Amino acid sequence: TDEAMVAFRNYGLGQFIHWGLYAIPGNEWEGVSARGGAAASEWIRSWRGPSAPKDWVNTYDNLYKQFNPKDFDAKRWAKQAKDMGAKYVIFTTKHHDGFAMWPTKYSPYNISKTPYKKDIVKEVVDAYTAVGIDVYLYFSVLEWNNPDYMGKEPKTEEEKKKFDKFLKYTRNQLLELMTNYPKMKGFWFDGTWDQSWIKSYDFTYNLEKELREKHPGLIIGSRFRNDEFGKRHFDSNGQMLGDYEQGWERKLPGDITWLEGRDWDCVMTIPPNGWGYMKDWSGIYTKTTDDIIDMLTYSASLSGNFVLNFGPDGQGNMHPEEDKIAKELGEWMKING
Ligand code: FUL
Repeated sequence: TDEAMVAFRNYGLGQFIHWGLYAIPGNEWEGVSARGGAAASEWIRSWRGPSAPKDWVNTYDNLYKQFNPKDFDAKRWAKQAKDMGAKYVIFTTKHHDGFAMWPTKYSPYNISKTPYKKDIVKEVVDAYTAVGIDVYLYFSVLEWNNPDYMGKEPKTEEEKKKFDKFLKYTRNQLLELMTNYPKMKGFWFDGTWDQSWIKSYDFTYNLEKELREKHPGLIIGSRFRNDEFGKRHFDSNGQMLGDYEQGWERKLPGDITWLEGRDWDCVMTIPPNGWGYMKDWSGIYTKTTDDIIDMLTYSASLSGNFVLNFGPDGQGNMHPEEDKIAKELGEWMKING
């Protein structure tokens, strides 16, 4: 709705949180970095790394048995985000590994099976909403560990049946998230780049309509429906799909002037393209608070939101450098925000 979009346009600064099983290895295994330095550590299941055992995927898929973040306190995170000046948060409910941070009825691979047991998505939604920060749910369609998932367009009857099952499962999970967490404001979609999803145009079109009907004011990012026509996020008439253009790791400042007058957000990491927790920040260039302020003001000058990513560790603590930046940015925001 217009009202919801007015709120979106006024956010300015947001917080992204990538948290899941990948926080346990933290970009390394047995002390050896998975990709020599900076890396998107939330991809470690697929990247392995030199020290990964032979049955790495199986090892990774069993990490949930260790997930017990004793320091996790959603209220502490929410207070930090509030003090930093963030107006919305995007939280990873399920990343590409398929592990659900809420007790979904539709897959056993979820938080209720961990020693922690409690519903993390609920804790995040409640704590952030309580301090007046809008909550958006990050949701990866792509699931590496789901046998029904398909990277390519399903062709045979058998493939079609399988993928159809997967689409129904995706719909169920999205409806479940909106039902369980009615205070949520929107979805930030990911993993919609495979041909299987792109070619499911009728399905995504109808599902988008259904989600909007069931959750008035719901805001959906442009990566929900990838279009058939080559140009991502736009339909054949050049109309943007979704409510806003959803980007990541835009090179800022760079030529993004075409975004002016559109609704958009830019999500940004502190280490180079590292979203999940990374134990070792040495030897790589990590953005400074000044770098971040430059990017934030540049985004604002083109009427976009800037979203800073945090990757908490396996116990629920932010990286010390993230704590420092959040504090410094908050001081700047108090005067200039
Ligand atoms: C990308 C993902 O593959 C990354 O892991 C991360 O979540 C980023 C925000 O989006 O598409």
